[in-house]
Amino acid sequence: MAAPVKVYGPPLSTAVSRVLACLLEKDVEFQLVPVNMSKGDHKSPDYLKIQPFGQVPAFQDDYITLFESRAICRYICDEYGDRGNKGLYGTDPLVKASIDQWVEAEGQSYNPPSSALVFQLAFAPRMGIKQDERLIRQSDEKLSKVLDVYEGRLGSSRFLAGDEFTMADLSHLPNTQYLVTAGGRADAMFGSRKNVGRWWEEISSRESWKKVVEMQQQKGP
Ligand SMILES: N[C@@H](CCC(=O)N[C@@H](CS)C(=O)NCC(=O)O)C(=O)O
Repeated sequence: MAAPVKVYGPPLSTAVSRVLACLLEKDVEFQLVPVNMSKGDHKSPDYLKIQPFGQVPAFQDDYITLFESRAICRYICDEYGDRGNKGLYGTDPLVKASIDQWVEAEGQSYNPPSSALVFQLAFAPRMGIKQDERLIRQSDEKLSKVLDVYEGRLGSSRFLAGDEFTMADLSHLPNTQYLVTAGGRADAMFGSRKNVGRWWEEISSRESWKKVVEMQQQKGP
């Protein structure tokens, strides 16, 4: 039997949790390898050999190592095509392109303001870092504009790339989870937009994501 794939990093990291959600959707066995970020283990020479930017996650499957959560997810979907949710990354070029289009929109348009908000609203207080009010205001404004586009799209489509839940939706789960919980943006950003609110309720109720949230709530070593 093949060894489980390895994911390096804590489930609390948004990028790590993206990969975990994908593995759970695809029903691929994995081993979580702890990386003690508060001790700087992600900057150690050994870790830099598998993630040269000193970030989490890193990923190993047999002799292959990968970094960048969205690239890792694409690999998992292609390599384990016959497992779990077979439509997660589409099966024909047009569907794949549509999924990629929205994964790119997440990475290029949704992630910059939402990850800034996640850091400022969820992590800075825990780390004793003073919040940057100006950055919070600017990021709220930018994210609102992005969500207005999503509201239009989700008015004519159940999910971002069509009728099925795909990588495009999954990729939005990690930042959005923090925004609606610790970030206090549930009503102002999501519930106030009918289609976005309906979409969030549906994608955040998936068993795969509920398991990731449970992993996040477990105390680390
Ligand atoms: N684009 C990368 C982002 C990775 C990333 O920013 N990871 C954060 C945690 S969510 C990290 O390792 N931060 C520590 C650092 O940059 O030193 C991906 O998607 O994998």
